[in-house]
Amino acid sequence: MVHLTGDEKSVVAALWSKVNVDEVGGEALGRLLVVYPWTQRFFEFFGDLSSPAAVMGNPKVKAHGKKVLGAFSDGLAHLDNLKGTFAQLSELHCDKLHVDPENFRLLGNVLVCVLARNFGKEFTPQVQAVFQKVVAGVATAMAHKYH
Ligand code: HNI
Repeated sequence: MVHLTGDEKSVVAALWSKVNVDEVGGEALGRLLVVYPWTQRFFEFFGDLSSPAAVMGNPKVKAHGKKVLGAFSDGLAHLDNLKGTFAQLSELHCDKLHVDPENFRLLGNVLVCVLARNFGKEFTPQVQAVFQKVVAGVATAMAHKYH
Protein backbone atom coordinates (compact mmCIF):
# COMPACT_ATOMS: atom_id res chain seq x y z
CA MET A 1 0.00 0.00 0.00
CA VAL A 2 1.38 3.41 -0.87
CA HIS A 3 0.46 6.32 1.30
CA LEU A 4 0.75 9.51 -0.64
CA THR A 5 -0.29 12.93 0.58
CA GLY A 6 -2.50 15.08 -1.60
CA ASP A 7 0.57 17.04 -2.69
CA GLU A 8 2.39 13.86 -3.65
CA LYS A 9 -0.59 12.68 -5.68
CA SER A 10 -0.54 16.00 -7.53
CA VAL A 11 3.15 15.52 -8.28
CA VAL A 12 2.44 12.09 -9.77
CA ALA A 13 -0.50 13.36 -11.82
CA ALA A 14 1.39 16.40 -13.09
CA LEU A 15 4.38 14.43 -14.32
CA TRP A 16 2.38 11.49 -15.63
CA SER A 17 0.18 13.77 -17.74
CA LYS A 18 3.33 14.56 -19.74
CA VAL A 19 4.52 10.98 -20.11
CA ASN A 20 4.23 9.36 -23.50
CA VAL A 21 3.08 6.01 -22.12
CA ASP A 22 3.56 4.14 -25.40
CA GLU A 23 7.16 5.21 -25.88
CA VAL A 24 8.25 5.14 -22.27
CA GLY A 25 6.83 1.63 -21.89
CA GLY A 26 8.94 0.30 -24.74
CA GLU A 27 12.02 2.07 -23.48
CA ALA A 28 11.57 0.75 -19.94
CA LEU A 29 10.95 -2.85 -20.99
CA GLY A 30 13.82 -2.68 -23.51
CA ARG A 31 16.22 -1.38 -20.87
CA LEU A 32 15.08 -4.07 -18.43
CA LEU A 33 16.01 -6.71 -21.00
CA VAL A 34 19.39 -5.08 -21.71
CA VAL A 35 20.39 -4.27 -18.15
CA TYR A 36 19.14 -7.54 -16.62
CA PRO A 37 19.63 -9.98 -19.50
CA TRP A 38 18.16 -12.94 -17.60
CA THR A 39 14.75 -11.28 -17.93
CA GLN A 40 14.98 -12.10 -21.67
CA ARG A 41 14.09 -15.66 -20.73
CA PHE A 42 10.40 -14.66 -20.56
CA PHE A 43 10.48 -13.13 -24.01
CA GLU A 44 12.31 -15.65 -26.17
CA PHE A 45 9.41 -15.67 -28.61
CA PHE A 46 9.97 -11.96 -29.29
CA GLY A 47 12.64 -12.67 -31.93
CA ASP A 48 15.95 -10.81 -32.13
CA LEU A 49 17.23 -9.77 -28.69
CA SER A 50 20.88 -10.33 -29.61
CA SER A 51 22.24 -6.83 -28.85
CA PRO A 52 21.11 -3.65 -27.07
CA ALA A 53 20.24 -2.12 -30.44
CA ALA A 54 18.25 -5.21 -31.44
CA VAL A 55 16.35 -5.17 -28.15
CA MET A 56 15.58 -1.45 -28.26
CA GLY A 57 14.47 -1.62 -31.90
CA ASN A 58 12.43 -4.83 -31.54
CA PRO A 59 8.78 -4.02 -32.39
CA LYS A 60 7.49 -6.73 -30.06
CA VAL A 61 9.41 -5.22 -27.16
CA LYS A 62 7.89 -1.84 -27.96
CA ALA A 63 4.38 -3.25 -28.25
CA HIS A 64 4.64 -5.24 -25.06
CA GLY A 65 6.21 -2.33 -23.17
CA LYS A 66 3.27 -0.20 -24.22
CA LYS A 67 0.86 -2.82 -22.87
CA VAL A 68 2.71 -3.15 -19.56
CA LEU A 69 2.99 0.59 -19.01
CA GLY A 70 -0.65 1.01 -19.99
CA ALA A 71 -1.58 -1.29 -17.10
CA PHE A 72 0.85 0.57 -14.84
CA SER A 73 -0.76 3.84 -15.89
CA ASP A 74 -4.23 2.54 -14.99
CA GLY A 75 -2.83 1.74 -11.56
CA LEU A 76 -1.87 5.38 -11.03
CA ALA A 77 -5.55 6.24 -11.11
CA HIS A 78 -6.08 3.88 -8.15
CA LEU A 79 -3.17 4.67 -5.87
CA ASP A 80 -5.29 3.89 -2.80
CA ASN A 81 -6.15 0.42 -4.05
CA LEU A 82 -3.15 -0.92 -5.92
CA LYS A 83 -3.63 -4.44 -4.59
CA GLY A 84 -7.17 -4.66 -5.90
CA THR A 85 -6.23 -3.01 -9.17
CA PHE A 86 -3.38 -5.43 -9.88
CA ALA A 87 -4.91 -8.57 -8.35
CA GLN A 88 -5.71 -10.26 -11.66
CA LEU A 89 -2.40 -9.35 -13.23
CA SER A 90 -0.61 -10.58 -10.12
CA GLU A 91 -2.36 -13.93 -10.43
CA LEU A 92 -1.56 -14.15 -14.12
CA HIS A 93 2.15 -13.43 -13.57
CA CYS A 94 2.32 -15.94 -10.74
CA ASP A 95 0.20 -18.84 -12.00
CA LYS A 96 0.63 -18.67 -15.76
CA LEU A 97 3.72 -16.64 -16.53
CA HIS A 98 5.87 -17.65 -13.52
CA VAL A 99 7.61 -14.29 -13.42
CA ASP A 100 9.81 -13.91 -10.32
CA PRO A 101 8.30 -10.93 -8.45
CA GLU A 102 11.77 -9.45 -7.93
CA ASN A 103 11.50 -8.47 -11.59
CA PHE A 104 8.65 -6.07 -10.79
CA ARG A 105 11.05 -4.12 -8.58
CA LEU A 106 13.71 -4.10 -11.28
CA LEU A 107 11.22 -2.83 -13.84
CA GLY A 108 10.06 -0.09 -11.46
CA ASN A 109 13.59 1.13 -10.94
CA VAL A 110 14.30 1.05 -14.67
CA LEU A 111 11.15 3.11 -15.18
CA VAL A 112 12.48 5.69 -12.71
CA CYS A 113 15.71 5.89 -14.74
CA VAL A 114 13.77 6.37 -17.96
CA LEU A 115 11.69 9.15 -16.41
CA ALA A 116 14.84 10.82 -15.08
CA ARG A 117 16.40 10.70 -18.53
CA ASN A 118 13.31 11.98 -20.30
CA PHE A 119 12.45 14.75 -17.85
CA GLY A 120 15.94 15.91 -16.89
CA LYS A 121 15.88 18.80 -14.41
CA GLU A 122 12.16 18.50 -13.98
CA PHE A 123 12.73 15.12 -12.32
CA THR A 124 13.75 16.69 -9.03
CA PRO A 125 14.64 14.67 -5.92
CA GLN A 126 11.13 15.35 -4.64
CA VAL A 127 9.55 13.98 -7.80
CA GLN A 128 11.87 10.98 -7.67
CA ALA A 129 10.95 10.31 -4.04
CA VAL A 130 7.27 10.17 -4.92
CA PHE A 131 7.84 7.93 -7.94
CA GLN A 132 10.02 5.54 -5.97
CA LYS A 133 7.07 5.08 -3.61
CA VAL A 134 4.72 4.51 -6.51
CA VAL A 135 6.88 1.91 -8.28
CA ALA A 136 7.46 0.13 -4.96
CA GLY A 137 3.71 0.10 -4.34
CA VAL A 138 2.97 -1.30 -7.79
CA ALA A 139 5.68 -3.98 -7.40
CA THR A 140 4.23 -5.00 -4.03
CA ALA A 141 0.73 -5.14 -5.51
CA MET A 142 1.97 -7.21 -8.47
CA ALA A 143 3.59 -9.65 -6.01
CA HIS A 144 0.58 -9.76 -3.71
CA LYS A 145 -1.16 -12.85 -5.13
CA TYR A 146 1.98 -14.98 -5.21
CA HIS A 147 1.71 -18.12 -3.15
NI1 HNI B 1 3.90 -8.43 -17.52
C1 HNI B 1 1.96 -9.94 -19.90
C2 HNI B 1 1.46 -6.03 -17.07
C3 HNI B 1 5.92 -6.78 -15.28
C4 HNI B 1 6.45 -10.64 -18.17
N1 HNI B 1 2.09 -8.06 -18.34
C5 HNI B 1 1.47 -8.79 -19.33
C6 HNI B 1 0.22 -8.16 -19.67
C7 HNI B 1 0.08 -7.05 -18.88
C8 HNI B 1 1.26 -7.00 -18.04
C9 HNI B 1 -1.07 -6.04 -18.87
C10 HNI B 1 -0.77 -8.67 -20.69
C11 HNI B 1 -1.72 -9.57 -19.95
C12 HNI B 1 -2.75 -10.22 -20.83
O1 HNI B 1 -2.44 -10.49 -22.00
O2 HNI B 1 -3.85 -10.47 -20.33
N2 HNI B 1 3.72 -6.75 -16.36
C13 HNI B 1 2.61 -5.95 -16.27
C14 HNI B 1 2.82 -4.96 -15.23
C15 HNI B 1 4.09 -5.18 -14.73
C16 HNI B 1 4.64 -6.31 -15.46
C17 HNI B 1 1.81 -3.91 -14.83
C18 HNI B 1 4.85 -4.49 -13.65
C19 HNI B 1 4.59 -3.32 -13.20
N3 HNI B 1 5.81 -8.68 -16.83
C20 HNI B 1 6.47 -7.87 -15.95
C21 HNI B 1 7.84 -8.32 -15.79
C22 HNI B 1 7.99 -9.41 -16.60
C23 HNI B 1 6.72 -9.63 -17.27
C24 HNI B 1 8.85 -7.64 -14.88
C25 HNI B 1 9.20 -10.27 -16.84
C26 HNI B 1 10.42 -9.92 -16.57
N4 HNI B 1 4.15 -10.01 -18.80
C27 HNI B 1 5.30 -10.82 -18.88
C28 HNI B 1 5.07 -11.84 -19.86
C29 HNI B 1 3.78 -11.65 -20.37
C30 HNI B 1 3.22 -10.49 -19.68
C31 HNI B 1 6.06 -12.92 -20.25
C32 HNI B 1 3.07 -12.47 -21.45
C33 HNI B 1 3.56 -11.97 -22.78
C34 HNI B 1 2.83 -12.61 -23.93
O3 HNI B 1 2.70 -11.93 -24.96
O4 HNI B 1 2.42 -13.75 -23.83
